[in-house]
Order: sequence, then structure tokens, then C-alpha cells
Amino acid sequence: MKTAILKSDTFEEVVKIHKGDIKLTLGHMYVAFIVFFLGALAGLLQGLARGGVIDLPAGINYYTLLTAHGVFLALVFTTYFIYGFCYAGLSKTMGSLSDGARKTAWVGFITMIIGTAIAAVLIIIGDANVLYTFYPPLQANPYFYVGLALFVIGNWIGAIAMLKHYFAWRKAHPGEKTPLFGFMTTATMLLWILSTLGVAATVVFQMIPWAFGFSDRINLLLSRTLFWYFGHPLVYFWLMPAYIAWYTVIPKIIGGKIFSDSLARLTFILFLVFSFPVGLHHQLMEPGISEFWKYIQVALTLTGAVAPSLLTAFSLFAMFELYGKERGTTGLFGWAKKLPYGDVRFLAPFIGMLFFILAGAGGIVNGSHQMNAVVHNTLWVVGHFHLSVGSTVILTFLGVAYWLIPYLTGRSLSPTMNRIGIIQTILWTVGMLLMSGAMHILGLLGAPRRTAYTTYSDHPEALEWFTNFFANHITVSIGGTILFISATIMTISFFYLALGAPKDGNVEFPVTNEAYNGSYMPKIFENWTFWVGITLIFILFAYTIPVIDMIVNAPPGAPPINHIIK
Ligand code: HAS
Ligand code: CU
Repeated sequence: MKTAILKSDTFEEVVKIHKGDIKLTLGHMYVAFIVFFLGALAGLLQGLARGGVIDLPAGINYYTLLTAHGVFLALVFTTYFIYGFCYAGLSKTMGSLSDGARKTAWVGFITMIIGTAIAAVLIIIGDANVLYTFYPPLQANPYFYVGLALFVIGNWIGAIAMLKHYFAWRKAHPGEKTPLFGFMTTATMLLWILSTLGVAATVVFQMIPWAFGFSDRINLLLSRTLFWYFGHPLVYFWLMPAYIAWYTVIPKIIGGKIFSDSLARLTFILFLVFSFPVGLHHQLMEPGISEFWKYIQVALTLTGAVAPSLLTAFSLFAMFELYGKERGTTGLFGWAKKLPYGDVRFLAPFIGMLFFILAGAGGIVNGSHQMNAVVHNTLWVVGHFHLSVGSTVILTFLGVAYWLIPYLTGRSLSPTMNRIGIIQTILWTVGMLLMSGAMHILGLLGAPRRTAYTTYSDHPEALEWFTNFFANHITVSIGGTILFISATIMTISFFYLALGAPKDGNVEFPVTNEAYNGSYMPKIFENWTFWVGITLIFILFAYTIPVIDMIVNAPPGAPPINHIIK
């Protein structure tokens, strides 16, 4: 029986991707959503403990929970989801993976799983209380770093599988333009391989020898710089798949088209080029890096924020406007009346876009050197990344999960399930606005991040009640609790869509290549050797001199301080 699930669904028989690719994607999704729940639970407990609402049950360390929360959600959930989504999209738009590519993908997956399991167990037993940035001189059990290294290697193998598929398609279709989904995935994976080289370097050459005791001191500044050389592209690695959904999936769901194919491609090229030479904007308050290089990287940060993200904002507004015009709307925001807000596949990513307006504004504050001095290391930054990765990206991914999972399993997305999805999305939105709004305010008042046990009363006494009771105790705790309820609903929905919903579904994989502005693309766009070359030049330009400085003028280095938070 064929059923129309939601108003915008077609009655046509849905074309499934290859069974092997379905399995591969589902494998990633199961890991993603199990870890999603664990990460959300750790977040709830740690949030309530920080807000002073509960005392953690004996034996649980606040920093264990904080590490689990960050690593599970920001690193593990995102990565597995992104790989699953990209494999499925590649298979859908560029044909099934070859047996070789699929095998490579599974080898990558298994390597990732081994690495994840080692790191996760060590975090849970409290032997890696180093937070998700694992900054030295905090030190974890040495095998935690081995786990991280394996995780990264697994990621490389998976990325190679995707690149293999993309280049095989190009070989088989000479002169044809690649589907947009594949083009964007390729840019994302190239960015990911280049960036993880930085974190792999500090983990393998600095942290592993230091944690195993082969060297007793570590060059902190160098390790943090290698980390942030990776850390900023990391946030775009999260964002780019959300953008893939905004550019290629949203138009299909609403019944519109992409605004401009070549502008969309240009955005992804700019992400690749501008993600790297900006990592120092996470280190603006660190001594040991000259103002000149900070200045250069701040300028590039703001270029990077304006170029790909404002281009995307422009493209999305233009898409919505043309979509509205086709339906006879007038005025600046007339189109807003015509969007399918009752469809969770649209609503969740759309709210993600709205969040990104706030997150982006906060990011520009962070990136502006002088203002960074006000917000650095305060809860403001935590508020910023809960709006960006925690809302923009996550809401988009969850919106994708509502159709991707039933598409893969052949189950239905019933109107009731859709309604539950909408409630879940609204809870996430309300919870996050409360929590991250309060975090921004607390941060401006001086509340530090990365710690639960501190007094921060360098502000007038009248604010005491506000900060301690209203903002911290009530708003962060209530927001966090609402978020946990939302995450629980999401986890149950995932398992229901994967295993329980009726098997009469006809949910489509909504993705399009059609653009309002034709399909012209400059040839140079698909010349990856050229773009990777430009990226390398930018990297060398922005990092060579500061890194030489860090090595040549290195202080004696730091011994581990793991005992402080044990
Ligand atoms: Fe950030 C710290 C600067 C974007 C994540 N960031 C972080 C950390 C994380 C993070 C996790 O310069 C903390 C790391 C840690 O633990 O220490 N960030 C930026 C800038 C941007 C930015 C300039 N960040 C992101 C994204 C993230 C993310 C994206 C995750 C996904 N961030 C910083 C800086 C720090 C930082 C400093 C260090 C702070 C410190 O001191 O430690 C830009 O890329 C943002 C550009 C975005 C825009 C918005 C465009 C809007 C769009 C939506 C359009 C909406 C539509 C709907 C069409 C300019 C595309 C319209 C409908 C209607 C009805 C209106
Ligand atoms: Cu950054």
C-alpha cells in the first residue's frame, strides 16, 4: 500500500538506495543516536550540578560528565551522523558505492568504533577528565589518546571511501557536472582530512609520548595551536552537512529550487579555503603569539564569516523569495506565510537557520579581537556554541533524521510521528533559548566556563540574585531539563522509526539539483587540486612564522596536572 505521509509527499514509488549503502548508513546512525542519548544525559546531570540544583551522586566527578557530554555530542554524535548522511546522499545522487568503496567505508567505520569505544570507556570510568578539547596539561589515561588517534584514522579511511566514489563518478561521466550533494560532500571531506592532520599531529607526536611518560613535559602553546588549526575547521565540518541539507534538501521539501548552483558551490570552496588560517581566533588571549599574526587571522576570520555564511544567508533568502513569488506572494517577507511549518522535515532545519542568525552574530563578537577579551573563557562562549553546533547544526540533523531513517528502513513517518517531531523541535528551541540566553548573560557578567565550582562576584551585589538564582539556578537548569526531555523524545523517535513504525512507508529522500538560476558552473570550481593548493598556501602563510616562533622560543614545557581534577 502506498500512502502519502505528509502533504508534500508524492505518491510515486520511492527509489531506494543500494541495500549495502542502507546498512552502512544505518550502522552509523545507530551509534550516533545511542551516543546522543548518553551525551544528553551527561549534559542534564552536569547542568543541574552546575546550577546547584543537585549534588552528584557519590563517586561521579563533574568533569567526567562534562567530558562525556562534550565528547559524545560534539565529537561522536556529529561525526557518525555526518558520515551516515553523506554516504546515503552520495549513494542517492551519484549511484551506489562500488563494492571496494563500501568495503573501505566499513573498515573506516570499524576503526572508528574501536577508537570510540576505547575513549568512551576511559571517559566513563573517570580516567579521562580532560573535557572535549583535551587541552594539556590536563592529562588522560594514555590509551585515551590512542583511542582518539584510531578514531581519526577511521575518519580518514571513511573520507577516502567517499572521495573514491566521487572521483569514480567523474571518470565515468566525463564533461558532466557532478551532483551538488556530491560536490559539497567532497569539499567537506577534503576540509576534514586536512584539518584532522593538525589534531593527529599533536595527539601522536606530543600527547601520546607525554602521557606514556616518554617525555615529561609538553609544549602547551604548540599543542593548543595544532588543536585550533583543527578546531575551527571542525566547526565547519559540523556546519557544512547542515548547509548541504539547507541547499539541496530544503528546496525539495518545500517544492522550490536552489537559488544558484554555482553560488552554492562557491560557498563550499570558500569554506575549504577560509577555514584554516583562522584558528588563532580561539587563542586571542594567549601570550606567546604576536599581535600581528592574531590581526591577520582576525581579518581572515571576519572574511570567512562574511563570505560563505552571508552568501548562504543571501542564497536562502533568495530561494525563499523566488519560491514565494511563484506562489504569488508580495512584500519583503511575504514568502514566510507560504512555508510548510507543520512538516518537521522543514521546521527543524528552518529553526536551525533562525538560530544561526543569533549564533553568527555572537561568533562575530567572539572573533573581534577586543570584544573577545570580554567574553573569552566565560559562559558566553558556551552559549555561542550551544546556538551554533547545539541548535543550528543539531536541529538540522534531527530534521534530516525524521525522513532519512524511515527512508532507509522503509517504515512510515505518520502524521502522529510528525507531530511528535514538531513538539520535540519546539522543546529543543525553547530549552536552548532559555539555557543559552542565560549563558550569554552570565558570561557577560563574568561567569567562567569549564568549571562548576567558583565564585564570580566581581559585579554589583544587586546582580547576585540575578546571576546565582535566576540565571544559573533557574534558567540554565530549566532550559537544560527541557532539552533533555526533547533529546529523550528524539531518541525514542529514532528507535521507533528504525525498528517499530509500520513497514508501509513511502518516505522519499528529498534532494534536488535544480536551480532557479540555471546550471552554469565555471570549470575551475571542480578542480580540487587547485583549491587544495590555494588552501595549503593560506595555511603556510598564516601558520609558518607563529609556529616556528613557538618551537624556537619554547619555554621548558608543562608537566601533567591531572591530579587537580581527579
Ligand atoms: Fe564559533 C568559539 C567565531 C561559527 C562553534 N565556536 C566556538 C566554540 C565552538 C564554536 C564549539 O572568533 C568553542 C570552542 C571552545 O570550546 O573553546 N564562530 C565564530 C565565527 C563564526 C562562528 C566568526 N562557531 C561557528 C559555528 C560553529 C561554532 C558555525 C559550530 C557549528 N567561535 C568564534 C570564536 C570563538 C568561537 C572567535 C572563540 C571564542 C573564545 O574566546 O574562546 C562565523 O562562521 C559565523 C558566521 C555566521 C553568520 C550567520 C549567517 C546566517 C545564516 C542563516 C540565514 C537564515 C535564514 C532564515 C535564511 C554570519 C546563514 C531566514 C528566515 C527568516 C524568517 C528571518
Ligand atoms: Cu573558530
